[in-house]
This record gives sequence, structure tokens and C-alpha cells, in this order.
Amino acid sequence: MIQGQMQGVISVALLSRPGLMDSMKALLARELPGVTVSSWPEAAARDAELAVCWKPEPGALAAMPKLKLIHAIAAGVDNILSDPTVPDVPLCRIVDPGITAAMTEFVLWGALYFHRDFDRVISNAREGRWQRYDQRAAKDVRVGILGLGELGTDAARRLAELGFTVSAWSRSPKQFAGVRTFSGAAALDAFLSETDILVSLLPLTPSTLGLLNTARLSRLPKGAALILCSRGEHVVMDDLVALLRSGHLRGAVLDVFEREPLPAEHPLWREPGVLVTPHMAAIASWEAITLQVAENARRLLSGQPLLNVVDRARGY
Ligand code: NDP
Ligand code: OXD
Repeated sequence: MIQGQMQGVISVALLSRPGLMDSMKALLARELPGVTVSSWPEAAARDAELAVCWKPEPGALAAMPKLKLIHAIAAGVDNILSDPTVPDVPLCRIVDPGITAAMTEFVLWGALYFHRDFDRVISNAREGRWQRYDQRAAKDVRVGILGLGELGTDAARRLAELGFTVSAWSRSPKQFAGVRTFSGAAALDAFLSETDILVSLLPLTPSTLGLLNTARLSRLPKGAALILCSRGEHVVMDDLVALLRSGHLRGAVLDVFEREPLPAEHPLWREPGVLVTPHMAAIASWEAITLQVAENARRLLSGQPLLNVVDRARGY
């Protein structure tokens, strides 16, 4: 659909911490002529039909009586659905080739970080220690991806192209050339037991909250590593730290945390074997986000099917 076909105008409310989405105002005005944009908790925001959100304050969306569409500015919508008062209107998320490419880069880097021993040599370099490790072929390293959706699918394909032995776990059964697939809760232990580098690309839902606890992480072979790109709440962090300290797990790259930013005094920053990154695996540009929000606003106004609608029953 192209700009100009829009019938009517729409009022948009931005719901986030103050200032986060300010750059969207001019972009939305460019894309949706006549749009009014306000920021929660301004009075005008309560009358908006479209709510654009990162982490709205609980109850805010329920206090918008004219609301017709909720649009996340992210791929994950857990920050929105965690509020039980969220009204039953369509909820859309961001699906963007730029995010997918960025996430795949991060996952490839993380897999190579462990596979090529960068975790060890970076630590050795700080002590001036010259130490080489036996090299293994990528095919001898099993990378397992939790979640085979928009992001997991591309990461799996590119890891397989690099030569890794790749498997993936999803809720529903899938066929994927060159990737061994597992599905459903009953298959999770088998999947984990054959994974040397575990990558999490799951959405956060009641079924995935706390999934990676002592019991599950212990299923990974000794010396396995974790790359957590999904949400901090997928991992019971104390269980992870205990398995790192016991030597069962080799290391973890953690990009996401229950509380963000991770406070400077948090012990994870200094935990041996852990590399903290600042929720940077894949960041959508405001331009890309605005184009998708505007497209869905036009579709809403003209009665066309919306793009990237979240299944509220599944939670993703
Ligand atoms: P999708 O919704 O496209 O894919 C989700 C995948 O997870 C699907 O394969 C789905 O299975 C699977 N899944 C969901 N629930 C379960 C379950 N209970 N058991 C097994 N598999 C399950 O999501 P995306 O790929 O777009 O994004 C994934 C997550 O990545 C986001 O929700 C977000 O949390 C995170 N993210 C992090 C970023 C960062 O910078 N760190 C950036 C962007 C996203 P099925 O295919 O059967 O439905
Ligand atoms: C997302 C994220 O879900 O940034 O898009 O984590």
C-alpha cells in the first residue's frame, strides 16, 4: 500500500519511558499526513486510536477508550502482554530484514567466539598468556537454536552454511533442510543433550519463562556454552551461574536481562565465563519501525489485513 491511499487520519500515542520514542514523531508526521502524535501520559494520549509501545505502564492501554491497535516497536511483545489489563484489540510487532540480519550476525559472532576459543584467549591475553587450543572443525560443533521463527530460521541457515552442525527446537514440528528439528516440551531434553552451543531466540511467554533452569541446563553436555539473545527471564540466572562455577558449562554471552540496563554493581558483569552485552543483538532503526507502524495504521484505516499480528493466545 502506498502513502496517499489512506482514508482518514489517526491519532497516535507513544508509550515508553520519557523521550525514548521522540524521534518517531517527525517520522510519523512524514508518513501519516494529518496524524496527531502525543506521548503518554499527556491528556491527548488517552484519546488515541493507535498505541505505539515498548514497555507501557501497567493499566495505561486499558485507559485508552478509543484504542483500535497496539503496535510494539520490537519483535518481542512480552513487555506489553505482561499487563493483564491490555485491551483485546489487535497487537502487531516488528518483523524486519534489518533486525534479522543483525541478529544473525550476533549469533554467528557468538558461535565463533566459543568455537574459535576467543572467550579463552581474550582472558589469557589480559594476563599475557600465550596459549593455543586444539582446533575443531565447525561440523564437529553442535549449535542448537531455541526458537525457529523469523530470527531463529535465518540464524540456523547461516550457521549451517558456515559448516556447524545445527539443530533447532520449536513449538510446532518443522522441516528444515540441513537442520535437525525438534518440537514440543517432550523433545527438549533430547535437543539439549546434543547441543554444544545453545542459542536462545524464543519469545517470552508463560511457557518459556524460566525455561533454562538447573534441570534443563544440566542436560547440555559438559563444556557447553549459552548465547542468550531472547529475554533474561528465560534463564534462572542463579542456576546458570552455579553451573558455570561447577565447570559443567563453559561460558555464556548474555545480551538480555530481567532488569535493563543491568546495574553496574550486578555480579554478572564480573562473573568469570560471562560476557554481558547491552541488549544490542538486533536493534531496529526508528525509520524501519515507523514505516511498519505507518503501514499498519493505513491498513487499519482502510480495513486491510494488518501485518505481523501477534497471536494473543500463544503470546507471540
Ligand atoms: P517468532 O515469533 O518469529 O519465533 C518464535 C519461535 O519460538 C517460533 O519458532 C516458535 O515456535 C518458538 N516457540 C515459542 N514458544 C515456544 C515453546 N513454548 N516451545 C518451543 N518453541 C517455542 O519470534 P522472533 O524470531 O521474531 O523473535 C524471537 C525473540 O527474540 C523475540 O520474542 C525477542 O524476545 C527476541 N529478540 C531479541 C533481540 C535482541 O536484541 N536481543 C532483538 C529482537 C528480538 P513455532 O514456530 O512452532 O511457533
Ligand atoms: C525486540 C528486542 O524484541 O529488541 O525487538 O528485544
